[in-house]
Amino acid sequence: MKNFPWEDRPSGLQAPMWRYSANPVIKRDATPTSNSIFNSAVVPFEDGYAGVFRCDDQCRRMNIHAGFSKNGIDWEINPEPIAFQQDSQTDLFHSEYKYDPRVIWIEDRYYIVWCNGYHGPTIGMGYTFDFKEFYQLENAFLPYNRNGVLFPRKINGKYLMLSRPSDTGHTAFGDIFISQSPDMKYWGEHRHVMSPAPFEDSAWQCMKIGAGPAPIETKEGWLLIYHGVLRSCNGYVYSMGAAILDLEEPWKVKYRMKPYLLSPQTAYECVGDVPNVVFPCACLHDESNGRLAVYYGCADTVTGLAFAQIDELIGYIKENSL
Ligand code: BMA
Repeated sequence: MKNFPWEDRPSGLQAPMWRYSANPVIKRDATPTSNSIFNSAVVPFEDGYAGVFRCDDQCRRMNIHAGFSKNGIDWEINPEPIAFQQDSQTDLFHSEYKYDPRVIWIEDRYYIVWCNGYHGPTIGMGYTFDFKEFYQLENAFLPYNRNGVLFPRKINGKYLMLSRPSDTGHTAFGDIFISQSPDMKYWGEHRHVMSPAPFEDSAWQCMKIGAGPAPIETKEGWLLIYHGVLRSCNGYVYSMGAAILDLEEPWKVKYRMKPYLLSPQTAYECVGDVPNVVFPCACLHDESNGRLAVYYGCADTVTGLAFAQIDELIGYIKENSL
């Protein structure tokens, strides 16, 4: 991958993940009308990178915008939100808001999955070939649901999506489920994947959890980076963790981190519109050297970048599993 965003681990640091020293990579005012740009997705595209960015505007409307970068660090984000065209099979345009996008290349196109306002939050879907024209598909599920994340390929002939059934508000519960589809339209054969962890063992993920970036295929299984939430006396705290799911039956969890991978600790993660949030939505993987670059929302305000080496991370998950 050309111009992969990267910075070596700071000397003396033991942790399996480290932050980019010039975080945040995307500031809250990176478009003329944005209030905040966070929980956003990035993929390799042409000779650089493209992304779909959650931009809340100065009316505090939530929408998603396309953006482009040569190096994954300096971004040009379109000032206008994505205007989806109707897919020929779809008569659904209704969308009160869009947020928390994930983007993944599958077969011949980039799929975009987001939290779509359709009489409450549910999983919206669309696709693009070029990040210029975008097509909207049917919503995957009934409300209420969030954190829809596709796998990068079919498994046993089916497309797979993780999601997190929710409520209309600031959901105080949440398990990760998986659903299967022959055609990206009809989703079923739902399986439970993970529940929040017991408070006594792993409190950072004891209230609710949700999938983050698209799972990455490894010899050990699917590497899933996810968020977990603790309810403190002062509100919710969102941290990042990781698990390894079975390759053939990804509803089976092989390993799952007991300690967090990253928790809100820097000023830009602890202070913002919603304090104490790290929320991963994308991960670039350079297979030639095992580098991972994770894009994550910080305090619902800006976008940060953190790095890991995939083999070290997998070793850490196995050694520190619940
Ligand atoms: C969740 C979602 C995320 C947000 C998080 C913290 O419910 O709304 O978009 O980052 O809360 O506010």
